Amino acid sequence: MLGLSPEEGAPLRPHDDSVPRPRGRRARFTAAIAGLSALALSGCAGQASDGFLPRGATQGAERVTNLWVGSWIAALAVGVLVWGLIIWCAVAYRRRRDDDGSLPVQLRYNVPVEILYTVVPVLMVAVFFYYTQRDESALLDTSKKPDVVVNVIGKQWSWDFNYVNEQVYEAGTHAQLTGKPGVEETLPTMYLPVNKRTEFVLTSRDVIHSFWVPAFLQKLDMIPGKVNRFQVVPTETGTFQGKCAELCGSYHSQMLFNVKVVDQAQYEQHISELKARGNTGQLDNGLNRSGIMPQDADKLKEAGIKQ
Ligand SMILES: [Cu+2]
Repeated sequence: MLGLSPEEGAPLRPHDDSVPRPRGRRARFTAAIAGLSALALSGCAGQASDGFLPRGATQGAERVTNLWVGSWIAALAVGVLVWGLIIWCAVAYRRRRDDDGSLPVQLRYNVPVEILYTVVPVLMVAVFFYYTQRDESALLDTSKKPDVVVNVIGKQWSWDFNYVNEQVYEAGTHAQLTGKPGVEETLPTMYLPVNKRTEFVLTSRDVIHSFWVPAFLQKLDMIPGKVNRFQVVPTETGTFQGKCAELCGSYHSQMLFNVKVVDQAQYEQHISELKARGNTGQLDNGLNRSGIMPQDADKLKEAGIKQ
């Protein structure tokens, strides 16, 4: 099959197909596997089509879901092939009752097989790389002009939000997990208008944090001294959970926030409420423990953010 010469790859032992096998057992086994698979797949058909991800609430979410599901399909196809070959080898070449105990033909190498298992994985990695790179650059593209710019500042262990165009801010304090209901209402809450392009400009006051809204299917690190950006267009109204996704110290698990995606009128009303509370201007990035790196300072200036 792979051009094995007799010295390189003589069959280890001949098959003995003259002994008929009991068919009933095999049929029962096949039926059991089919039954179990049907049971496993029918219970989760809806979620399985999303690769068990939360349903995405932004324009880019579909891209993430497709990449994720496609990668799993490719990985499972390879897995099924490899598991199949392993099981086939173990079954077809198992020790039999009439074996005389002598070793099969010993092989040192097999060039065609070695080339195959070097080239195929390299090709597989190249395909994964191509799709990942294509989607990553689309998701991190910030060339379009945003309608809303929010400078999100991560700090041990909460969040500050500067609404840059509106010149208002909200300062958060870390969640007090009391074990009683109602904690979510006490969390800092970022408001975003639905179907409008929002740019997040991420900075950190102290250590590395990661800005994560699971329903957006995207997260990005907040690195001291660096400015990271990405844009989303939320397509669904509602309240979504946000959290820090980078272990950042004792109360990392309490570094929580809410995102409320609302219509334009509610968004403007929230901005007026912040103004009425006296939260005007911006919380200063100059208070960060390490200053913004010179090569990233332009990104803040461009977005009109205080540093
Ligand atoms: Cu954190």
